[in-house]
Parts: sequence; structure tokens; C-alpha cells
Amino acid sequence: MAFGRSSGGRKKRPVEPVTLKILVAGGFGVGKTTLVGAVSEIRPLRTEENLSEAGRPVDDLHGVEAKSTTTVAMDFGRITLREDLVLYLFGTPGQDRFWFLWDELAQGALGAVVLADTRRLEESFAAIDYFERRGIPFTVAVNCFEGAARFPSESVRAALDLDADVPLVMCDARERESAKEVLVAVVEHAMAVAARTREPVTT
Ligand SMILES: Nc1nc2c(ncn2[C@@H]2O[C@H](COP(=O)(O)OP(=O)(O)O)[C@@H](O)[C@H]2O)c(=O)[nH]1
Ligand SMILES: [Mg+2]
Repeated sequence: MAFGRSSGGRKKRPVEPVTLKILVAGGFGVGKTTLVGAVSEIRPLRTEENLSEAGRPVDDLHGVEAKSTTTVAMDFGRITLREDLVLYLFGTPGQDRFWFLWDELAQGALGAVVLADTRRLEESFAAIDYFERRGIPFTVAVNCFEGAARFPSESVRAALDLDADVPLVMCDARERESAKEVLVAVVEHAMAVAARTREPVTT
């Protein structure tokens, strides 16, 4: 048979991994660049710029530790979760003046993580609204900065007005394993949502 599968040889071929696109969103200074840098296997491609005089009136530095750079275009990284599953991470720009990039970035994304800092939850409202409106599955990850009060998930959920099916996890964006767990949660949730929407509606 011309196109027959030759048994044996097939198994040895390296698996062609599934690649998924995941967005890393959340407001200014919540830890997006940190998270992408912590997990990425490739040197993260970043476009950081010194916070300029021009940006000063709009970049609210209140409550953000020692932040002297800002991501102008995006953070980009890659992580192999399993030999057959590779994630490409795209950090969204945190400032409102770069909103025009979001629709481009969101093209083809399986899901998103919205990072949140409990001291400045409102920084992440816009990202949550954005994904809710577009129907892009997202998971909220509270980046537990030291010095920030710890709140029970239920209060964070209520403050962010999250739908019951949106997962909320705690993380330390600087820790590779922690950041990886967040990404696993994002993929699992997005896949569960995708499976649900594929099911025929029975009445
Ligand atoms: N203590 C602490 N600092 C963090 C954590 N994540 C990020 N940072 C710091 O917070 C600042 C903002 O993080 P960054 O990743 O640049 O935020 P972005 O604007 O969302 O990309 C940086 O100075 C980071 O070093 C964290 O989990 N704990
Ligand atoms: Mg950044």
C-alpha cells in the first residue's frame, strides 16, 4: 500500500508538539514580565524602556516597587509543558495607551492568565473585562508580593466580580514552578471550556 503506515518506524518519529498561544495580561506592575521571564526556555524577547518623562503622567507608579522600566511592545516566551505540548507566551502591554495591540495579540490565543496584585486589584479590571467580552477563557493568578496582605480567594473573587467558573490561583511570578502551575491551570481551564462549547446542546 503506497500510503500504508509502516509499523515500527512510526513510533520512533519524534512527536510533533502541539503549540498553544497563551496571553499574559494584567495591569501595570503586576508581574507579567517577571512571570514570562521565570518560565521561558528561550531568552525572553522583551521591549522594555526606561519609564520616560513622557510616560510619567500616565504610568501610575504608586505601590509599584522599584519599577524603572516598562514593557512597550510585549514579552514573549516559550515553555514546553510536555514533550508534545509547547506554550508560546505573549505578555500584553499593561498601559492603556497600548490597547490597540490587544486585538492583534488575542488572535488565535487559546486562553489567558490575568495577573493581579491584591494591593491594586483595579489594575487588572480592564484585562478581565476584555477577556470576558471576547469570550477568551482566562484564569486569574494573584501574584503574592511580600508585604501585601493575603486575602482569602473568596474575597478576591468577589472584589474582581469573577464568574464562578473562572479559576483563581495564587502564585509567585518569580518562581518557575509556581508560574508553571499557573500556566497548567490556564491550559486546563481553556481546554475544559473548549470541550464544553463543542458538546452538542441537548434540551
Ligand atoms: N516581591 C515580589 N516582587 C515581584 C513579584 N513579581 C514581580 N515583582 C517585581 O515587581 C515589579 C513589577 O514586575 P513586572 O514583571 O515588571 O510587572 P509587569 O508590568 O506586569 O510586567 C518588578 O520590579 C518585579 O521585580 C513577586 O512575586 N514578588
Ligand atoms: Mg512588563
